Amino acid sequence: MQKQPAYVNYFFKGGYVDLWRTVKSTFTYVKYNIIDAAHDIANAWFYLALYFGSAIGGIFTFSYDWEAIGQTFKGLWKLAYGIGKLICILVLTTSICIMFSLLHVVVLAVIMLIAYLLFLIWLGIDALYRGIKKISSNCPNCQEHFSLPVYICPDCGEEHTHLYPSRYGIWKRKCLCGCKLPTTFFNGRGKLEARCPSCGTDVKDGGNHVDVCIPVVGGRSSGKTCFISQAITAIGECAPSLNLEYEYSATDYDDYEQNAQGMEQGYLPDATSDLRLKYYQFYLSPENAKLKNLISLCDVAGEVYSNKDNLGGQIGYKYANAFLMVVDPLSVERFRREMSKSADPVDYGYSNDRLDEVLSMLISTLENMFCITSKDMLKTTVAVVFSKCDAPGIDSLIGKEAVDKYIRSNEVKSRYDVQNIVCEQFLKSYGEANFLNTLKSKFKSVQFFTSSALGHNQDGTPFVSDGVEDPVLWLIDSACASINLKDRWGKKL
Ligand SMILES: Nc1nc2c(ncn2[C@@H]2O[C@H](COP(=O)(O)OP(=O)(O)O)[C@@H](O)[C@H]2O)c(=O)[nH]1
Ligand SMILES: [Mg+2]
Ligand SMILES: [Zn+2]
Ligand SMILES: [Zn+2]
Repeated sequence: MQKQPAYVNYFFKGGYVDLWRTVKSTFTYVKYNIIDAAHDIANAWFYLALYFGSAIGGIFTFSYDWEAIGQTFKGLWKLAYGIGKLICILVLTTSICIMFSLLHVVVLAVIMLIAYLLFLIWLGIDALYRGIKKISSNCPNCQEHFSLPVYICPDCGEEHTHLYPSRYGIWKRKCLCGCKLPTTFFNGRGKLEARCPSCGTDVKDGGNHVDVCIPVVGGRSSGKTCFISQAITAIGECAPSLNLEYEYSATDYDDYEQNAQGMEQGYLPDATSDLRLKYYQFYLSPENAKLKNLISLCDVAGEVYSNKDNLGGQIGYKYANAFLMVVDPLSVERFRREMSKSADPVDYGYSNDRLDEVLSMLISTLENMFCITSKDMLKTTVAVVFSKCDAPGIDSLIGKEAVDKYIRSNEVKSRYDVQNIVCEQFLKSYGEANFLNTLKSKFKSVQFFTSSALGHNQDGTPFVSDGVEDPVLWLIDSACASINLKDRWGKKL
């Protein structure tokens, strides 16, 4: 972990420093005592050297030098005292010091062990909670994906990375300014201001949410922008009936409100010129849920699917939980020719991009991003949504009419299975078998849908969407553990 602007926790540094200081000061004390005893011995030796000769000489010559004899005894006493003291220090004091130092080490070791155990448990709980709940964030600016953002100290504004139980703090980390920052979502980490570790963009909810990223893929003018805007509005309207709480959460340069208002009055949104993924984010969670789901629908100009470098630069695809592919039925050439007998395809702003080309470009980009070979399957769910289904002739081929007709003459489990059957039949019989085969062989699970974001061509009257919320809800249901819409689909996902 890189150095943090915080104090290292007592159990990871201070405790050892204290231990070292105590042991050091104890043994320094012993050292001075030994020096003291040695000094006493030397002093006694000096006395003896000075008086021992005269005392002994006096005894032998019978001219007793009482002072020398007295001093000699004093010297001998001092020598005995010094040696005794030295022995006491060497044996008793040192062993008592060693004993108390060992006791200190043992007590500290036990306390440290408990602290480390709590630290590991707390660290594990935090990591497990984030892992099981799939808590992570996608940056709407640089498209990076991260499990924990960078947190900002509320007092001094310093940036704290890796704010989880660590050597800087188990429950809390003490910033160098003295402010204590919580290290898990359980004790308030999510309330801190948070930023993207890569570009510094603000992160919502302090990163405490389940981020579901769904890129919307499709050729130029296939209807992506209209679909996204209408789908979000429709989800907002139907959320209460599904016992879900919905809230739109705008990002910088967000044009959802503007697009939605315009479409309500019959105006088309401006064509997307951005060659980078544009994140439209909203919350969709069970009522009163503590942990919210932040859904990102990502739009991008269709031109990006004709340029491999541009597409490869959109790293957001790598972190997609699912894909939503918008297919303009009018881009199916055989159908367009057939339809042109009753209406002008130009009025539907039809897409000129071939379905299989857009798909292969996306697949080869994803294979590169995930470093998998073309033989492997992408472990993602994809919803394939036919747009502009208000165009004449579509309903009887793949729409409600076609599904109802099939159900009347066949025994089936669910409308969604039938939807797949009729759409697959349509693609095969209108010359798009190649697209269908690639789709089915490359993605783990594919579900077809039909929709109309506008309900009719632009004529000044408000647009009325149909079937736009289902594909998005289907993908959200498959990606969010907390959302269960199985009743709506009538079959197991
Ligand atoms: N009739 C009809 N036309 C649509 C519908 N959705 C999109 N269009 C037309 O398709 C054009 C391109 O749509 P847009 O959402 O901008 O496509 P994008 O380039 O994929 O984002 C629009 O200008 C509309 O004319 C729809 O549901 N019905
Ligand atoms: Mg667009
Ligand atoms: Zn601080
Ligand atoms: Zn970023």
